[in-house]
Amino acid sequence: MKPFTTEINTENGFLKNAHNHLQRRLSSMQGQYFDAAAYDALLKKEDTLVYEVYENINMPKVPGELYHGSSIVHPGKVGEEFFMTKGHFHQVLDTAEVYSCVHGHGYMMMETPEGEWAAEELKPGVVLYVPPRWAHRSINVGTNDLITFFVYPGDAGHDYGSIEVKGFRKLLVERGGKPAVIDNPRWAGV
Ligand code: S6P
Ligand code: ZN
Repeated sequence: MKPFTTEINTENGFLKNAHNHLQRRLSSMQGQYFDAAAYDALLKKEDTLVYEVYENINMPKVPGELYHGSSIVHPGKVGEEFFMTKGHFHQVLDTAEVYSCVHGHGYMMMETPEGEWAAEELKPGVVLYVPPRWAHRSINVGTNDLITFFVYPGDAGHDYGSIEVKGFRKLLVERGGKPAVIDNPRWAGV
């Protein structure tokens, strides 16, 4: 493989020459938002585009490679809960990831299988280190697109399993006009 460049548009997150473009609409996030009635009502109106990812992942799936790309979470809410990515653990749990925020305002919700959790604020200039073992989900709490640039090892993979079933332990919702962390009522054992 030869060195190559891509170019990120910091206003809209478009990654020129990216190898892959993924789009996730509301319909692909069934069961992910805690207010099921609000989700159904919104989906009935329109199958809104919630987030997009441009990625360079055409390298071998080996630890020495670095997959990278841009993630764009559009602004919006389902009930009180902000638009967000599905979120995942890495399949190879002991792999980290770096996120750099280039536009917008959001949070990264994170948790470990052992029950620790953390929510870090994302705004332009912030560089976030997601250590090995921490599941991560980007959440847009602003009125513009939340755009981040990410880099992770080529062998990491995605594990959506437990999160698709019960979500994260904590949710980020709007309370009194401000983002607030609350317990996820769907989380087993709560
Ligand atoms: C991959 C990295 C991102 C996410 C993307 C979408 O390790 O964290 O590329 O895949 O932000 O999120 P999700 O949870 O739908 O994969
Ligand atoms: Zn990841």
